[in-house]
Amino acid sequence: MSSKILIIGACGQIGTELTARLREIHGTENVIASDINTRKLELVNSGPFEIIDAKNFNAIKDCCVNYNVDTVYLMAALLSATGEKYPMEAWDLNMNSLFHVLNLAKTGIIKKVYWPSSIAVFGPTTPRDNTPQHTICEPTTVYGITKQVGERWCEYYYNKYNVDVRSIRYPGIISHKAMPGGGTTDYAVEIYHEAIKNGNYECFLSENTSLPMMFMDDAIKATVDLMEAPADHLTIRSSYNLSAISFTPKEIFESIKRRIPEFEISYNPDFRQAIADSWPSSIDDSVARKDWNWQHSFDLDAMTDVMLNELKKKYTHS
Ligand code: AKB
Repeated sequence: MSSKILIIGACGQIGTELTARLREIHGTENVIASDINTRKLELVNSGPFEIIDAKNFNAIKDCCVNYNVDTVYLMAALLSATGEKYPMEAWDLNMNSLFHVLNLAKTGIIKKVYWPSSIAVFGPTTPRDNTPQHTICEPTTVYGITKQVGERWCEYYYNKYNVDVRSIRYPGIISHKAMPGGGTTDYAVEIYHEAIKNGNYECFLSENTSLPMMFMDDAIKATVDLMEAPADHLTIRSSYNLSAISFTPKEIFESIKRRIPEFEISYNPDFRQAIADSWPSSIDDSVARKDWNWQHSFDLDAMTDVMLNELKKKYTHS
């Protein structure tokens, strides 16, 4: 029998592409997309869709029971920059939604959980280069605190109640289908859109701020691979370090400029600079590579080629 999957926060940047990929693998009818509203009509009209507020335990439970869901991907969250503006809302959404899903798994209503963590669990006292899997985590953002605490709870539910929960510490994710919302790494998506639309970009981080990043196709592959990995291969039940590329605003600008010579950039760092400065510049993901054979495919220039081609098509047709 095919697995029945619920994606909470399906209209977000990662949720949109994860829903499409999981529907390819498991069949459209077996993947229920949900979000707090119907803002993404393509998703609403392309398969089962439910309006679910991730903070509402009963709404999640009813959906799982009605559809016989066995696996939940909890993608709803307030990210680092928005979390600094609305700290209590970030705490409320990011923590309560996780407890709801972990508790559904604890009682056996669902069998498996995916929950994304982030490089935001790290902080200024963490080794910045090649950050190890196990290291100092003293995050300075509310978002980072929710992710760090969430990781502890995931591991606790695994150890104490045998909940099959799996997680990845995503770096900044770059994609052309849905925009990210409220993150510190969002500049690396905005820059491609502005290059195509306006030929210039004002970056909210300084030119030499190096951060770990990844193209969406790699992030989706990692998520699917981790969820398909045999349980006894997994040695991490908090969250896996995951890495692909690291670059600075100047380096992504140069990659674009090699393809669009008239493209210009200026730098005007805002409050997100302090967040970026507290995060690692590169990540050691050797445990993920060993446990479930993680490998990335896209480097910066390969990603730039796809981003510019896809966005050119998008803006020409809109
Ligand atoms: C953010 O910038 O807040 C996110 C993240 C790295 O988790 N993209």
